[in-house]
Amino acid sequence: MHLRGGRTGDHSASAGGGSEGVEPLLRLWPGAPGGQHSAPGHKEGASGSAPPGPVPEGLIRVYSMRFCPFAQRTLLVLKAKGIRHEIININLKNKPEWFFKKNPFGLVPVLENSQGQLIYESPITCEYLDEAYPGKKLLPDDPYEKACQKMVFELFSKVPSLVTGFLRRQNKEDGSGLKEELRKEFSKLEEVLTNKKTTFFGGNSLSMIDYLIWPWFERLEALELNDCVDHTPKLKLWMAAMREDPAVSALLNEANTLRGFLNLYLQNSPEACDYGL
Ligand SMILES: N[C@@H](CCC(=O)N[C@@H](CS)C(=O)NCC(=O)O)C(=O)O
Repeated sequence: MHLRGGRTGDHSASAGGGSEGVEPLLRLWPGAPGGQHSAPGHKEGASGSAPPGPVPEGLIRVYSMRFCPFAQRTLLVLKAKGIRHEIININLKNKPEWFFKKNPFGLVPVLENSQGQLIYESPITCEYLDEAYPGKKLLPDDPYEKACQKMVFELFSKVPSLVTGFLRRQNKEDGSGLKEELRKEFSKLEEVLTNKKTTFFGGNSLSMIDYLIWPWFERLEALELNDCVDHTPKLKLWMAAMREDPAVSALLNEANTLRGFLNLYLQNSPEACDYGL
């Protein structure tokens, strides 16, 4: 969590009026200024497409990619807090030139509000949403509890690159070393749950840290890495409890869908981000 240096300042500002249970407007980006609301068959924003117009008042926009675990963090927080938002999906294998004006790194997720303010880096987007919008607070106010969430985030920090390393193995090269490293990282998280004696990483109810790390656990099945949690029973129970959460279940990607996307993505196919559309 780049909750590093995170402010504990007041939460009075509402950047756009959250409202519980409002469905997102899904704006895929076929190139038309002003965008287009969800419709099957629309492909994602790609090179050559026109830049999107301003974000309508009362909404926040997220530049995303349907299968990105980092963007999933932001979407989970938007969903959990019931924040009205629209989504513009970016074709990451063929990025539109204007996207670099939204984030100089050219990575999703990025948030844009109706004042034209841009926020990138997934943990920063999540913390911003939690502070700027009313509704359920996902980060604790207590400085020690907040520090604990940041420490768990650091304990988790090697997992994304290990999962990517496993994914990118050349031609089924032996992945047992990477799996062993992953098990070691999972043991550290198991120890947290054992010491805390709680179901979730922030206590007995789900909070920010759970959402921040969940997307990689969702992907274990698709990557045939589920056996890496065999020796961490509390982590396994946590995974089962996570699936019961309304935001998590609403944004769940099926293993087969993830596999279909990953097959194309690893071949650098420009069609990868459109998988299933
Ligand atoms: N540190 C960034 C990582 C985001 C990231 O790597 N997103 C990937 C998609 S999953 C991306 O945009 N990739 C595009 C690229 O590498 O060019 C964050 O936490 O937001």
